[in-house]
Formats: sequence, C-alpha cells, structure tokens
Amino acid sequence: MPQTAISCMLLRGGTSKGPFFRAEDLPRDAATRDCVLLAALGSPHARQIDGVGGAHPLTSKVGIVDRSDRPGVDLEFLFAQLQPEKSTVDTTPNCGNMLAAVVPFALESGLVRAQGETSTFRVLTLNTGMAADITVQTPGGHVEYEGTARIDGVPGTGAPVDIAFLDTAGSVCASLLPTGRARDTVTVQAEGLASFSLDVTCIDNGMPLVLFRASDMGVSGLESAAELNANASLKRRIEALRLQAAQLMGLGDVSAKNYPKMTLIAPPQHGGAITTRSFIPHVCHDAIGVLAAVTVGTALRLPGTVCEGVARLPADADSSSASCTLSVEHPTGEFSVTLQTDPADPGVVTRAALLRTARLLMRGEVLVPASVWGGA
Ligand code: NQM
Repeated sequence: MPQTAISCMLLRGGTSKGPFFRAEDLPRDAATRDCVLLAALGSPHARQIDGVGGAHPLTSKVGIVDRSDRPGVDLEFLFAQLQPEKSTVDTTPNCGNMLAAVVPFALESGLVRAQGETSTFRVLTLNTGMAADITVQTPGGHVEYEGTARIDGVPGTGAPVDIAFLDTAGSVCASLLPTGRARDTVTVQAEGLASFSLDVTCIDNGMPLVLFRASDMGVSGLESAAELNANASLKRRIEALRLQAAQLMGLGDVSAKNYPKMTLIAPPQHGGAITTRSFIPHVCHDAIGVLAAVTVGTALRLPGTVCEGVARLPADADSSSASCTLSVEHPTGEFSVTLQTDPADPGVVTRAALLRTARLLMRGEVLVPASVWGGA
C-alpha cells in the first residue's frame, strides 16, 4: 500500500521547530490525528529515527492552523506537544515559540493574504483560548525572513515577529495564582526520597509554572542546561515537587502532562531582573519558553512571591508604572518581555509584548504509513 502523503511545512518558531499543517489536511478525528502526528515525528523513540522529529521536546512540536469564523479572529492555532520517548500528544498547554511561526505558515500556505509592508493577524490559540496579535514583515506581499532581529538561543538574525498577548492569566489553571496565594510552603514526600520543604510560587500567566529558589534545591541556578540534565538526584526531587505542586494548583495527576514547568530562580548575573533554569518539565530548557518568560515576568511584578529577595527589578517596574520591560536571564542569554498592567492592580497583566523570529525551513509532504491513516 502506498504511504499517505500530507501537505506540510517545517518552520522554526523562536527557539522551537516543527511541522505545520493546515487543519483540513489532517484527520478530523483527534485519535487518528494523534496517531498521524506520532508517525510523522517518529515517536516514541529516543532519536525519532523513523520520523521528522528532532529528538528533543523543543523539536517534537506540531502546529495545526486554520482560518477562523469567530468575530475578530483571523486564525486558529492548535499546538501539539509530543515527546521523543513517549506516545503522548498533549494539546492542553500553549507554546509561544511555535506561535511565532503561525502567521508565516498561514501566509505561505494561502490561508491569509499579506496586508502591506507589515501584516498583523489576531491568532486564537485553541489549546487554552488565548488571543495574540502577531505582526510579521511582508514587503512586496511575501514573508520576509531576513532581518536584524536577534533572539538568544538562535544563531544569527532574522526579521522580527512581534507578538502581543492579550489575555493570558490562568491558561491551564483556573486563575493566575491557582493556590490562591503568591507563596506556598510545600513539604515533598515521595517513595525513595528524603522528605524536604521549600517555598514555591505557583503561577499561570500563559503557562503553569512552579518557581522556587535554586539554592533550596542545593544548586546555584547558574549551571548549564547540560549540567542540570545530568543531575539525576535533582531531577528526581524536581519531579516529586512537580507532582505534588500540581495537586495544589488544581491540575490533578500531571504524570503524563508537560506542565507545570519547574523554574529554578537565582539572582541575575548580566544586568537582567532574574536568572532562570526551566525544566519543561523533565529536560532543562536551553533558554526559556515564551509564555514561561511572560509568567516569570508577571511573578516579578507581584508582591510576596519567591522572587522577592532574589530578583533585581528595574526602576520602571515599581507597582505604580503601567508598563515595564523585564529581562529574564536563562542558560543561553536573556528574554525580554514588556508587560502592561492594570493601573488599579499591577498583578493584572493586560498585554505582554515580545520579540521572536521565525523561518520557513522546508515545504512538501510528510509521509505516514497507510496503516496509520489512509488519507482523506
Ligand atoms: O512557554 C517550551 C518553548 C516552550 C514553550 C516548553 C513555550 C512557551 O520554548 O510559550 O514556548 O515549555 O515546553 O517552545
């Protein structure tokens, strides 16, 4: 039987990469769609040798894009997180990096048309119902990929993709502070581990995170991602903390979920506001996720979080200012987010703006065995 060929483009969005599909080219039924995505990426297998996945969570991602009929919305984006060694397809969390490639993909595949020198579209991320206005460069009606914008974690420079998130509080969790507090003390008890207690901030402004001081876990928070990934005892303790904190956050059993992301914090080293090491959740990110950075920035502006006494805030981040830019340091540089807040309540972020770049890497067809799906 011939394999099934599915129209597909491979794009880098920010510091992530993956195949993008038009929704109409994939099976309508979610269970069959998930089997197709697993076969396309080659999961489960550590090297994803029988698929196009990149053998890392940041390159085991899929974008599914469609035009929208909803008033005020141009495009709908469904993000799917796969894992090299698992047969899970998780469509519950967001991904702000893959989001950066949605408009370039939609323009390249004819879902929308360029508007002029720049084109702005409102994209609804279906995973959590989050809206963002995304602006890309489109001189002469074509997506421009070359430019001078630089983001840490990606070599070289590219054309800017400007993202403005509009409503991120409580994406997967019920609210921004899902435990009802800016800080909780958790005593972690798990089989085979000596019990330990530490302060955490559980917060979700686009991505559920558990923030805690690196020093409370016996590390500095300045280690490289590779060093932290090699620290098996640290990873066991972080996972035990994650499973327990998720219950407090109302997320239930997250053993098969990719959140909450576990974020170690330490004082800034390079003029930023804070240093982070982000486990996503079992591998330390080489940088930090987009919405993870937005969520860290939000925690920095809230009184009473574990960031107090660790962070160094810029002058414009005091609670009276309506907008401030916060630099979140990570293993390969920094991530700046500009947060606009409600003047009546600095904890309410009304708009989060940030810069990404994206690039179309390949277009064609991805092939899956006909036994997985026979095609439309
Ligand atoms: O937080 C990694 C990434 C992400 C997600 C992850 C992301 C975000 O860097 O918005 O972008 O947390 O798995 O792509």
